[in-house]
This record gives sequence, structure tokens and C-alpha cells, in this order.
Amino acid sequence: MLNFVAHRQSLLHAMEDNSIAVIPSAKLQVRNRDAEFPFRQSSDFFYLTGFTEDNACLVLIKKYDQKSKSLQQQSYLFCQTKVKEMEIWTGYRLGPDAAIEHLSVEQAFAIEELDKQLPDLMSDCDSVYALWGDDKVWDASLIDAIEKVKLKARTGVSAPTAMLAVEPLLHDLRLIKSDDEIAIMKRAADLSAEAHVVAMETVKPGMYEYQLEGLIRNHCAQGGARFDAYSSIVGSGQNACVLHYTANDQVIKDGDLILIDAGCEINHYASDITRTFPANGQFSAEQKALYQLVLDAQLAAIDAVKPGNHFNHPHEAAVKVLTKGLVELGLLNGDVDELIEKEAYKPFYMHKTGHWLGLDVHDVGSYKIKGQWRALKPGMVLTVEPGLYVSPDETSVDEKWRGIGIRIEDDVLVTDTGHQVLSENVPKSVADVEALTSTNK
Ligand SMILES: [Mn+2]
Repeated sequence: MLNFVAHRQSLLHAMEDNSIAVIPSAKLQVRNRDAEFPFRQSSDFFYLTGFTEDNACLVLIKKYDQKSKSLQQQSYLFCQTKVKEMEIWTGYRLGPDAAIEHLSVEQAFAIEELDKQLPDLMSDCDSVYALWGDDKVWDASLIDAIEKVKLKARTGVSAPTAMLAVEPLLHDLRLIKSDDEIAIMKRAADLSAEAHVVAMETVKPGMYEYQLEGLIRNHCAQGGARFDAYSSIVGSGQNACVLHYTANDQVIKDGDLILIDAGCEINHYASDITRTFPANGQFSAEQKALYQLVLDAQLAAIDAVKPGNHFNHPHEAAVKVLTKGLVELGLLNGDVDELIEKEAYKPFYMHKTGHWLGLDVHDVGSYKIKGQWRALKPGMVLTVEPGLYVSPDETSVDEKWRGIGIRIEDDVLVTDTGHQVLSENVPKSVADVEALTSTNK
């Protein structure tokens, strides 16, 4: 069970004395005209409440109480009230009364009360924590509330004097996952892994890319995942060289490699897996050589995930293997160390080797602290995803290499002693991939 109360307590603990934090839910987003996307809660709001309705706001207060002469920490939730007619149209609402018990907040009110109550709640607070800059309308309403407190100055009330970003505190908490969070992320990775295997077993030249996307979506839904963690990338042939290809509307051809970057989310936690495999069950010589190189780079990078190393160590390990291999295969010429220094690999490998993973697929948490790469610590989860992409127009290399795009991505947890690959259940050796993709051919 995720412990949202503990998440709030940790944030309150990190906040300055005499401060208030105001964190809104996500809003419904329009897809077209009056049709909306399915609602997805804001990750920050979910982390602190577990509440999945829109039109809500969490207020955390850490204030010195004159009566009890002690520092009081309280959580208030503002949410939609229960209105039968509205619930008939848009669904069940928890309502403020039930919220107190269900979400273990000290008080809960109708969302319409928020503007009225904010000036009182902010009174005598020195600072206001918020996600400043996320939403200009929201920013304006908070500034308006601060102004209203200032107008009460003659009554002896003092107004906040500092507007602070809540992100450094909140996102540092989110960066280190609890055992409960890790258990959910493992389930998401396991389910996505199965879905990738299904795609490999089913692929055939002549299928549309989006049909593989549909297979993955269906498998994850049957396994209990309502949503994908992000839009799936299914790129066949040279489409694999487009890093964020999501058109997924081309026919898969005999001889194509297919790059699938897809992962479901479970209870708002993401998985993020990429595999690249041959449509007809057999790598060509060039495809196999580049694939093996990316795999070697990925294994070296995964090896570098351990406490004591920093975030960029896996990237450095991958770049070293890739550059050396590109020289051996004749795609680059020169001294390996000099080529790394000059970033000569960049036409073929232009992205970083990974990112934090959690409630968001590109999860929060800074990558550097005071200019230094962040040290890896147990409980962090990151992706390890080197690739090689030889553009169809890359005239500096022999024609036989052009149009090949490969990426291999796994989700890796930092443990006390090293790492655990959460997505280990998708095979990736050349032999295993050829065996899987040869099924039913
Ligand atoms: Mn990724």
C-alpha cells in the first residue's frame, strides 16, 4: 500500500517553519471540440494524496500555533462536492466529508471555498510553496490571495514574504522510491515485458506498425493496466531512426528491423521498455553487427548502475563501447579516445543513455547538484537505453549501414549492492530475439 500520509509528512518536514504549500490536481484536457482525454492525475498531487479526481487542491500548512505554543502540521483538501445530478453525468465523487477519513486529511472543503479560505490559511505564514510557473492562472490566484492577506495588515496579521518553489523538496522525495512504489513499478515492468514478447512473437511483414501498438495496449489492458505510460513508438525500417516517431502508420516490410518503445503504467507508476527486432525473424549481417554493439553498450551501462557511481557513469560506459565498436565496424575512423572527446559518435548516438523513472516516464529529480552529476542511491530508478541510428542520408558511411535504427532500453533500480533490472523478462540476446521473432513464421 502506498503511504500518502507519509509522503505528506516528509514534505511538511522538509518545508520551512511557518510556511504553506498549495498543490492543485490536474485539469481535464480537451482532445477536440467538447471531447476530453481520459483524465490522468498530476503526479505531484497523486504522490501526496492518492486522490484521482480533477478540480481539487491540497494545502499543507506548517505553522506555529499561539494557543498550543507548538508547530502544527496540517493537510487540507479542497474537492468537488457530491451533487447527484453531476454524478449522473460525470461519475462518482468522493466529496469533502468522506475525504477526511479516506485520505486522512485534517480538514476537507468544497473546491469553491478555496479562494475564500486561502488568505486566512496564508495569514502569518512567511513563505508560500507552489509549482510557480506551471499555470499562469493558478499563479495569479495565489498572488491574489497574498495581496488579500496584505490588506489585513492593520489587524495584526502578517503576509508571506517569500514565494518558494516546492519542486526541489517534493521532487527529491519522489526520486527515492519506497518498497511499495518499487513493487508497483516491478508489476508494470513485468506486464510491459510480456507485451513486448507478444509483439515479437506476432510480428510479420505486411502488418501495420499500429497493429503491434494495439497488441501491446491490449495485452497490458488484459493484465490490469488502464493506461500506457506514454505514447508508444513502433518504428519499422528507417522510421526507427526518428527518435520520437509516434505516427506508427506504416506497413512493416520484409527485412525491416522494428523498434518498439512502449510501457504501461500501473497505479500511475511508469514502465519504459525498448526492444528492436527483425520482422522476418532473422537479422541481416549489418543489423546483427549494430544490434550486438548496442547490446554490449547497454550491458556495460547497466553494470555501471550502482551506489557510489553517478548518474552519468552509465552514459560514459555506453559511449565508450559504442565508439570503439563504430571504429571496428568502419563507421568511424580514428583514435577512440579522441573520437569520444570530439563527440564524433553524435551523428549516430545523439541522446543520453537514460532518465529517472517513476510516476512520470521522464521522472522528476535533478540530474546535477551544484554542477556535479548526482550520486546514485538505493531506491532510485533509471532507464538504461543506448542506441544507434544511421540516418538514411548518412553519406559518410557505406550504404549498407544506412537506415538502421536500434535502441535497447531497460528499467533499472539502484539497490544497496548494485542494481536490479526491473524489465529483465524481455529477452535481448541475438539468439533469443531471433528465436522469439521466428515463432509462427
Ligand atoms: Mn526512456
